[in-house]
Amino acid sequence: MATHLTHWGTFESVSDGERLTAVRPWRGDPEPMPLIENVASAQHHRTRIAQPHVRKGWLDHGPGAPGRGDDPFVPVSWETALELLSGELRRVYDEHGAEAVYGGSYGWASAGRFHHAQSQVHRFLNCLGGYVRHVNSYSMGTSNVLMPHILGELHWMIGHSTTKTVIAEHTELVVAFGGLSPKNSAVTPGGVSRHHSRGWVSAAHARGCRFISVGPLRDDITAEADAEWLAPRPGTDAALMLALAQILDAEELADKPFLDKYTVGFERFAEYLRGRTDGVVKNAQWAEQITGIPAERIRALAHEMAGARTLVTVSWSLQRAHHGEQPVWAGLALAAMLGQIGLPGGGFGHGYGSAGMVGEPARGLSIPRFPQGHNRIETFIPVARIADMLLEPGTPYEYNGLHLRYPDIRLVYWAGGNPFHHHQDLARLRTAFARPDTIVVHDAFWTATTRHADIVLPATMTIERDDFGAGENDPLFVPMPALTRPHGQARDDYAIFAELSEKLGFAKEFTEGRTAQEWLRHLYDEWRPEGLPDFDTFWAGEGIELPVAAEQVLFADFRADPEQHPLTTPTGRIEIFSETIDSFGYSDCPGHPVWLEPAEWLGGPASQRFPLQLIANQPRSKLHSQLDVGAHSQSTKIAGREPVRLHPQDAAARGLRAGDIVRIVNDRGSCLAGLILDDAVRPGVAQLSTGAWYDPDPDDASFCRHGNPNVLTADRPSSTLSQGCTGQLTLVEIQAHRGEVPELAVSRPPATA
Ligand SMILES: Nc1nc2c(c(=O)[nH]1)N[C@H]1C(S)=C(S)[C@@H](COP(=O)(O)OP(=O)(O)OC[C@H]3O[C@@H](n4cnc5c(=O)[nH]c(N)nc54)[C@H](O)[C@@H]3O)O[C@H]1N2
Ligand SMILES: Nc1nc2c(c(=O)[nH]1)N[C@H]1C(S)=C(S)[C@@H](COP(=O)(O)OP(=O)(O)OC[C@H]3O[C@@H](n4cnc5c(=O)[nH]c(N)nc54)[C@H](O)[C@@H]3O)O[C@H]1N2
Ligand SMILES: [Mo]
Repeated sequence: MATHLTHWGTFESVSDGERLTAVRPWRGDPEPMPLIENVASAQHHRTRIAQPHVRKGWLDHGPGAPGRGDDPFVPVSWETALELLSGELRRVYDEHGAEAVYGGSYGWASAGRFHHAQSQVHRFLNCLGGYVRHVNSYSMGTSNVLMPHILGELHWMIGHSTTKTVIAEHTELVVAFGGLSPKNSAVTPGGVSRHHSRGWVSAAHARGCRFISVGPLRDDITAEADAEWLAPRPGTDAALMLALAQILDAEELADKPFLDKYTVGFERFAEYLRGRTDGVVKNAQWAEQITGIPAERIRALAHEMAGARTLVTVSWSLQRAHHGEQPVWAGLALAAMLGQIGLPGGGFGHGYGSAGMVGEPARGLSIPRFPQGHNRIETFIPVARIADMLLEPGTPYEYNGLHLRYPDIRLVYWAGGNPFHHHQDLARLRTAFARPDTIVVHDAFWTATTRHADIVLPATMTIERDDFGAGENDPLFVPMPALTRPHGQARDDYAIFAELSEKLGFAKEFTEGRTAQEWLRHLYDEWRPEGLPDFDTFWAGEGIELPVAAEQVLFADFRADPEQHPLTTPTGRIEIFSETIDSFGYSDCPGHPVWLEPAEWLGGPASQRFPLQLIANQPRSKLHSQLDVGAHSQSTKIAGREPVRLHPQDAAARGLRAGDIVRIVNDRGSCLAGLILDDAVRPGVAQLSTGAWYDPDPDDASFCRHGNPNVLTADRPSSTLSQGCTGQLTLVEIQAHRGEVPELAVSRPPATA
């Protein structure tokens, strides 16, 4: 039995050298998750890439040849592929310079610190002369930018959130905007040893803590919470929060001493709540019109919140939407008015339920990392602006107070990510991907992104290589020796870059003369804090437990002494009004939280034609698109299509039945899906998770035969401030699919020539 780490859990397994013959959850995991079943079943699937491939049109006609995404591929030897690639890299850097290379390479890749694909590709491109990078993430692209202005650095805050143990002990009321999803907290970047999705909720509930889950799906919170379910129109949480704040203000329930001592700008915000700035009082009746939640319930809720030790928590999904700043900022303002920030079990949280590490005690030690080197190029894009960049070189745009211009990209290099999973409006992305001269992708599988590349290099999976790793705020640091041989001719990203750097003449700089195994030893030795075992002992063992804090209360220090422990915001306090944001003058994100209508919501004009709000949330059965061909993910499909959930009433109104293959449509595209009827879905809402591999119809790239919601979502930024991804919410209509159900192409390898 060997222990192995994935982003979605730790497992123990037996291998015959070729494949894993038995996999079971790590014995220390109190709440094991079935996602680990995807690994072994996907390893030798026919969509594994067995050898390097070059797109035929590119091979025959050179860089820039049309046909990307349509052409067959030519299988080639490693020698040929790396010769062609090193020649092309040299050409692009010589002719166009490093600013013509996009190496942002966004994506989760795999657990395991040394072989972390983004670190590998960034180090390699830095040795070559640099690259255009990205900032922020698809996860939290809006909060990444907003938080430093109003509360402090996001990653620090997430990592130091009040621990779940403290909430279990002290909180009386949890109001969870976006729920506390047990499926999401199954995952932690870098890996999870012990899942804690349900235990703390049960403990809090047993002590008498009440949970209210605000969101479109009843099962966004674990059953153990026995929660009250409030289902406002999606995208209207900010209006609900503003009304709660208005009631606290009007009825003098707000904690004035707290606001005076720890916040700035409350009065400006209060003037807006009172209707002094726009003539509209943000009261409960006003919010009822927008959210659909009865005014009576809103009024009562404000009193319940003011009368208890209350945690206001906002899931990450709420900011992955048009004007996504507003529910986060309004949630913070509401928590500040309750005056419990810095108290055990009270205050504000962001993402309890969004990922496993939120509310886990902070780990004192970081783990060793592969150094990425220095990027000489300063040009960057906010990550979700990829299609804009490729389509509009030279065009000016605004971001977080900066005036920027998109670079002219000739070569795109991706390792460890899947833009045809993560980006919105995939037909538009496909047009954008037709622009560069050359696209290079390393992946283990024939994902939609590898199918839109020119040079495709097969990477190993974690079970096929030596590594080590630990998740964020996870104490277990594990050696991950290879469990099997690599599939086909797959190579580690490191080995690929090492050989390329040899051909390009900077092998010494990239490898420093070390093999992968030598790097592991070197990084470990350099890092090893006193008292921890030497490398050989670590490597032969089953993991070491790193020290973590006992418990923590977010901003307890700040509360105790705001002068000694100021926040990292410009004023050192919570900014309910931000002079900085206000000074940018963006009408789509003014200086304090406001209600702004999203472009696509159930109360807006677009809902006349497309009356269902599609929730494109994270999948239960996998991580993003990873291992979609694996057994657990496949077990959830309907006739091979991704399942869409709809309220029985909405299905009946359309003459649809459970198990039907349906077509989800809007002006940007359409996709097939298999219908599930479920009254856990709010009427007016449909839920289709992300993750099904994009399978475009050969005659219409905007029609996905498999069920990828990103053919429907808008490539629209959250706001000028943050330019974040807004994939979570989209308006659609659902129809019966007429005629034969087309076969899937994406579950087979692409055509070869
Ligand atoms: N509509 C909509 N879209 C969304 C979201 C949403 O809520 N709604 N959520 C967004 C969010 S939060 C995120 S984080 C993104 C996720 O988007 P991604 O992180 O891009 O998605 P993954 O499927 O994890 O892609 C990782 C890819 O890396 C490959 N890989 C794994 N290990 C290795 C390795 O060692 N080497 C190499 N070369 N490749 C490897 C995998 O096979 C996979 O193809 O999606 C975003 N997209
Ligand atoms: N199993 C699994 N877990 C994952 C991931 C995965 O792919 N699979 N991905 C991981 C990653 S990268 C990330 S960033 C996190 C993301 O964590 P989140 O962003 O929190 O996760 P989502 O599943 O996208 O959304 C959570 C819920 O928000 C609700 N919601 C959507 N819109 C609204 C709204 O307007 N108002 C309210 N109140 N609720 C709304 C939806 O019902 C949805 O189920 O998840 C992580 N965990
Ligand atoms: Mo994410």
